[in-house]
Amino acid sequence: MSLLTRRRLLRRAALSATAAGAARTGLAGATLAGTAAAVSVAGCDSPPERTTDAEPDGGLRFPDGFGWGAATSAYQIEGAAKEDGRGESVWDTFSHTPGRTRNGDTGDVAADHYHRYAQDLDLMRELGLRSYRFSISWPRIQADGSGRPNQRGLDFYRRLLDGLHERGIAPMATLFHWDLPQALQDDGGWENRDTAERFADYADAVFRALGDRVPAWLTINEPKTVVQNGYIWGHHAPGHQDEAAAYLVAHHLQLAHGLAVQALRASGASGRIGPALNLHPCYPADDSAEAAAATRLYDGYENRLYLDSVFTGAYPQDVLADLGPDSRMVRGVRDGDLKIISSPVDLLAVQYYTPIYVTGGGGTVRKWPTSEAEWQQIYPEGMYDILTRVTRDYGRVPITITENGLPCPDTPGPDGTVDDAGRVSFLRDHFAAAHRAVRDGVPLESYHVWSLLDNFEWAEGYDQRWGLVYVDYASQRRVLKRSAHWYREVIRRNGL
Ligand code: IFM
Repeated sequence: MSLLTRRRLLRRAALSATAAGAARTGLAGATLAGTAAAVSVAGCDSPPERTTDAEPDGGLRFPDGFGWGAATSAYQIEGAAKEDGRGESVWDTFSHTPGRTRNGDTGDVAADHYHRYAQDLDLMRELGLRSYRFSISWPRIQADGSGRPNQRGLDFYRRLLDGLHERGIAPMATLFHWDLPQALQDDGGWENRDTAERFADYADAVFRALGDRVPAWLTINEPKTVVQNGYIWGHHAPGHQDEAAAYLVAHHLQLAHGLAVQALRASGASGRIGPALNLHPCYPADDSAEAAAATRLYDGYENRLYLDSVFTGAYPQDVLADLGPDSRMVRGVRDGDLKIISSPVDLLAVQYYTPIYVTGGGGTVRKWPTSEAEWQQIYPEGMYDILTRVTRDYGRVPITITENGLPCPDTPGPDGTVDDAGRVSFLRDHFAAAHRAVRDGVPLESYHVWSLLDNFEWAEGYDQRWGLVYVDYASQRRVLKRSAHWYREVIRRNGL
């Protein structure tokens, strides 16, 4: 691995560790001396200035039938970790390992959605959602990651799908949102090429059982997060710090994506399918030629590695050169793999949270206010930039935004209401940026706020609250936050 890559990754690891440390000592969101060019502190109760073209009279209308939605994932909300034949996933193992998650939190109970799904469906209807993006838990369908599907697991998702259809809400199902069956991890996990084949078998079983109820499928959620958080920095499951393995994992995740696309076509199910990618627009931190060059490569690792392979059938040359011919990834790519990975898709799911500013040395700085999530900079223009860029560079594939949101320190007031003014401001500005992208020709079909409910935020446990709906974990009572009431109006008016 090249010096630049190594410095880049180490730098990011250091930044991440420093910020996590600050967050743990109660300084989340505060300026981290030495890491930022021009950082300010953004509490959720002090919304950043509006930077978009939203008109004061609220005149922004989205295309008719626009798919306003919200998103969740299985391990983050379902709970019922040991029920109805569910097996263990890497996140069960990871969260039960002392020191891995904040407060030792686990997804054992989470928002108890497995038992309360009917109530949650009613909340979605109350909000007026037109689309709901959720994920299917692989270890509920195949406890050990292979073999005959578990009927009780499939039945749960059929009940959920029926409930969505009854309420006129379009389902969008993700096949993999990080909960790899632990048994497959024991066999090498995503470092093992066979895991991609196992994933295709699992996907095939799901398509055959539920394909009649799901109009849109997403394959792998945020492969980049698995690569970076799970295999480089190690603060996500499986908790490895192995740069050489990380990009082999990236290739196998991409391969799994392509095999699942092929499995859908072979199953005869009629749904559409595409990847779910967290894309980070990358900008040079200054005007130097060095920053421009470093930004280009950074963009390769953040975005083009995943986009080019799916949409052009090739990994970006600069990234391959940077990894080197002897890297495990480059040696792991076999003839025909890119053809599988670039099997035609029907849609692209974009998850946008933050821009990245890259220095000439390959490090990063912050230029915009952060949220409680130290890695996030609040920059709605980045939404416009990334949407227009993918349309410009990869053609007019239909786009759905499957995640966008922020964590706020939401607590109910004396009257029981939750006033998350910062989330309203954040969403308004990002909706406006998306609207501008639509106006400028981006074929954006739908927008899913992350998240419907407060939930298990991985290594951050239950400390960060990302939901439109507040969850009191002690009683599992749900409370619509101010942002949920506001979003209901947006949906009703189909705009701002
Ligand atoms: O909670 C996560 C989600 O699982 C994947 N995308 C980012 C969200 C916020 O960190």
